[in-house]
Amino acid sequence: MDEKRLQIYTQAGKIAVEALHHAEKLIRSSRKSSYYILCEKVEKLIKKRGGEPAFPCNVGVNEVTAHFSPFEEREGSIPSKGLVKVDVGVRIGGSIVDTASTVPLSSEFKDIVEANKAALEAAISSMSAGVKTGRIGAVVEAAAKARNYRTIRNLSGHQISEYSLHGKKSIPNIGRSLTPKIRAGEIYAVEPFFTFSDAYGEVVDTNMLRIYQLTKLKRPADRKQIRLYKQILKRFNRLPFSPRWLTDLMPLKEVLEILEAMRRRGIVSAFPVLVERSGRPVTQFEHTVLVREEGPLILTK
Ligand SMILES: [Co+2]
Repeated sequence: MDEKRLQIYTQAGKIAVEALHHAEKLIRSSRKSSYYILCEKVEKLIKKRGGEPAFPCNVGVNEVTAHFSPFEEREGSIPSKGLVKVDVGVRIGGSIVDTASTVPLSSEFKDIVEANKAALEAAISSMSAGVKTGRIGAVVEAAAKARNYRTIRNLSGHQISEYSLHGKKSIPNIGRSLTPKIRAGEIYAVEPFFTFSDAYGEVVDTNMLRIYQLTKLKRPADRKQIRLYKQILKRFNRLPFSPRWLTDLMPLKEVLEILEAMRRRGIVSAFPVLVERSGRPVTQFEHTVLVREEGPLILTK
């Protein structure tokens, strides 16, 4: 990676760290405040610092593991107890970083949070050029087992490339064989998810859709679709977006109707909200890492 590109990633990383810390502070201090306000504030800070959200701010409480981002105020608020995960993405142009953390709102969750955080650090330390991605998964899995927790086996970290949040290679959260090698110059979002040992250790889809993405460059069906399609492509390229980011154009209800029609046509896809199969709480910590010849460089530290 050339010096200029690295500078951009470093800058995006700085913004992401500030946004994540801001979110953690808000979660601790403004219980009962809505998820909507939390996400709006986090995304606003990203823009103020010169970045763009690379995907909608995700909030996951307890068993809600990924892909929930509120549309509006009435969709719930920060609880007084439990686990609150927040996942933020920042991009400058097509350079993307992705980072997440979990705030324990009751003392019973302190240990799992600490264990998950330590597992992320262990995973990153073992990342270097030539190491197989499955080896990183084994490190994460062993770290969970050592403290009597388990990982979410069907979620993984992912390679990041320009304008692409989910690249070709992934970093599993369990040991796997026959996985590709990490190469110098590659960027990865490493994100172990932990749950309790009595949990299933797997996420399942719900029918809730909160995050969308343009998938095919295919001609929309009518004028309304064309208008929205053009705006999506211009504003978010093919990166994930929230329908609430389009409500300056038309009411949310209309945005959702058109998106649903475009989804049926295969123009956009949606990420269902994921929950732990047995309903047990889940934690998550995530960093974006550039793997250099000399070792890993955390971009979101
Ligand atoms: Co993330």
